[in-house]
Amino acid sequence: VAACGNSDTGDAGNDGKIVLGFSQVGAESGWRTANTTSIKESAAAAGIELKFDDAQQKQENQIKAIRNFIQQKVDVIAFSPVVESGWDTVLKEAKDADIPVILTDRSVDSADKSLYKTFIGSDFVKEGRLAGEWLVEQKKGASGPVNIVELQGTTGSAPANDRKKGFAEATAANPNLKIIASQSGDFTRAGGKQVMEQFLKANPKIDVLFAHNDDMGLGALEAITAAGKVPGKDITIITIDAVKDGMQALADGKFNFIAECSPLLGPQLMDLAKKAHDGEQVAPRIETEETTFTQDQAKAALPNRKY
Ligand code: GZL
Repeated sequence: VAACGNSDTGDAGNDGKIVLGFSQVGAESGWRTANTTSIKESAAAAGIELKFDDAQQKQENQIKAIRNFIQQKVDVIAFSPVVESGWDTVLKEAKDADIPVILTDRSVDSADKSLYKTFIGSDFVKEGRLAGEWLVEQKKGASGPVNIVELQGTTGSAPANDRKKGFAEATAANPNLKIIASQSGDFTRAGGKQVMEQFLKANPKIDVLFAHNDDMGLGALEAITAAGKVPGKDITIITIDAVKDGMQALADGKFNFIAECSPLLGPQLMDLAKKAHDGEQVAPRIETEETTFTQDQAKAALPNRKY
């Protein structure tokens, strides 16, 4: 029987299905788990054959996975780059193999924008700015210094760099707001707890915690209560993501504000993969829709949260 399917499908494609190679950062947080679920479910729903690799938060594993996808002649490659830098070589290899690349969730700092078709993800600077603006509003009446500690995301990652930038720009509006300590907790609960323990030991007066994701904030809760302080009251806690566990902490009054970062990129990614495969033009930048939550808004939203 002659092979069926159109002639430009890569060797890896069977019965004409588009084959998408996806390199995922890892499984470090509730956000990542929800993002992986969205991608896997959307690929199945779209009839796209997904080759999925978990890089365990290591760039060298992502580069290896992308090279494997090139070897397998997949039709499209997509990935969430764990850090911003160091991608040009492997992206040029994909371009030379004529395989379109889509960036999801996080971007890269490559100067050559022709190395990828599009980047679909949040505006992390905006998320940091919204978090900072909320705090400025809350503390506008402060007469003395407001000491802030910051749990940064993975060192070198776009969300960590940009959230830090946005928050610092917004809080500069009030010189009373002082970031007295800032360190990476690598987006994990364990990292958040460990670094918050150090912050509490080194700084007798902490008024605010800004954590770049819910998971580090949830880890920090354990350290804060172990230090005999009441989270959400003694220490105001602001996080980013709005995954279910974070929204529950917000509704319970342990967190005070969350800027949402949607992990549900799967459906749009599959549409983009089909367009890229068919050689259709796609917008170079697609920004995800998201909002913010106060404690009351979290109570109202929780029953309908998908992740
Ligand atoms: C943001 C994403 C971040 C989340 C973290 O789009 O890259 O990585 O904020 C996740 O929870 O680990």
